[in-house]
Amino acid sequence: MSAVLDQMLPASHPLADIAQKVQDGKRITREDALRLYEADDLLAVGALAEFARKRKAGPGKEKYVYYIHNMHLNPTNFCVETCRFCSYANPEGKGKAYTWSVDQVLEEARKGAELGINEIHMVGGLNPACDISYYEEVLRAVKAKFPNIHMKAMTAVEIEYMANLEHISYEDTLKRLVVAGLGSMPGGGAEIFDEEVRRSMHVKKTPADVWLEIHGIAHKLGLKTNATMLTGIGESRENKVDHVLLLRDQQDLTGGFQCFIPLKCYYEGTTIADEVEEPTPEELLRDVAISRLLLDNFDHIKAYWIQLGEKLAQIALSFGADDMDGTIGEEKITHAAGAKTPLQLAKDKMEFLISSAGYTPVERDTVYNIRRVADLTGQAVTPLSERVAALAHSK
Ligand code: V47
Ligand code: SF4
Repeated sequence: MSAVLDQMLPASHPLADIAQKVQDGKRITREDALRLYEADDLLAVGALAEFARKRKAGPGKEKYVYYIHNMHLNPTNFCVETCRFCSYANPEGKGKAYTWSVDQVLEEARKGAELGINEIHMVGGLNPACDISYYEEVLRAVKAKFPNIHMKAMTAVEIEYMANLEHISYEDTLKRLVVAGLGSMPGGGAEIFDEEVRRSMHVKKTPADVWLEIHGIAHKLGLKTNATMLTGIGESRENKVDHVLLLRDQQDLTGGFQCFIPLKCYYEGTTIADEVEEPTPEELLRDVAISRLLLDNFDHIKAYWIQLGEKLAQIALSFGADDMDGTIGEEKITHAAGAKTPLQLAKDKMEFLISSAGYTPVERDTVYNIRRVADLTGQAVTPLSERVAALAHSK
């Protein structure tokens, strides 16, 4: 039994049965997850997720929080789709559409290489000018110049689009990109799998079964991938739980997801703000915590600081998240929709955010090999969750 859980969730607590399951390492159900969403005691939900995170981390790594020194690179913002939550793509002349040449992509990559990054997260709009040959050329050129930079690139949405343009299978599309230098796939484009929400947001691309199929194929080819969920687009809590459960099922089948990233929609430049409910900070913490508890077969949950903001991302570390994503460079998708977070965090700022929240910063590569564990001798801070448990105990 965990002492912290005993203090926060005694036998009389309404969530005690779920706490018992979590402590016994049993799977929680859809109904359990919905109860966690409805529970008054948010801190107890956080404590359960923190317990699950620590157990997953393993001995000696309980306080590890990962980050990567990376950059985002978006070669084109032209997109044939018109998802209503997206301010980034420019189908109808919102702002300026652009498409970079291979040399322009290389020039951006060079700026990142000079900063010492070890990953490029590359995604773009669905642009007929950027077909598979274009991306093969981009990947080959970047890998030839900067062989040590890992290319995490192409969402399932882009794979579907390229495969259809070329009239080839998803598998052949992925194989060609891997030969050209693709190292892994990011988790974008999943949005919310529920069909009704997708219809209301005019999401015509990549329905759930196709998104999951493409990730499954990638896993079978040996690629690691991530998974996301976009909230604040009119979804219900049931929709969120069902989305995460589909990811859990896929992971049981193919096992290649590394990380889940709950995303929050920003509305600037869109017309949806009056139609949807903006998630509260509390709801965003529940998304982090409940995904950690449902996804017992995922190793990592990200607190995406670009969207949560630095402070909420720090708190999310006590709600089951164990990764702060990256230093990032020029992120465009969320900033196009109004995010006010800085475009880049230096490595020492990232490490300060993690250590001042009570955790140990660990610089990783894309596939979670450890590059460096920060030395915090003399700077230990008690994590928020332990401070809350101590307060509960002293009452
Ligand atoms: O797929 C679109 C979302 C995603 C908006 O795999 C928006 O490590 C907020 O997938 N406001 C791209 N979000 C980001 C993404 C991601 C981020 C960090 C790490 C990883 C990873 C993946 O952004 C899109 C879409 O779901 N998005 N519009 C908006 N207005
Ligand atoms: Fe295009 Fe992706 Fe934006 Fe949809 S979310 S409009 S597919 S760039």
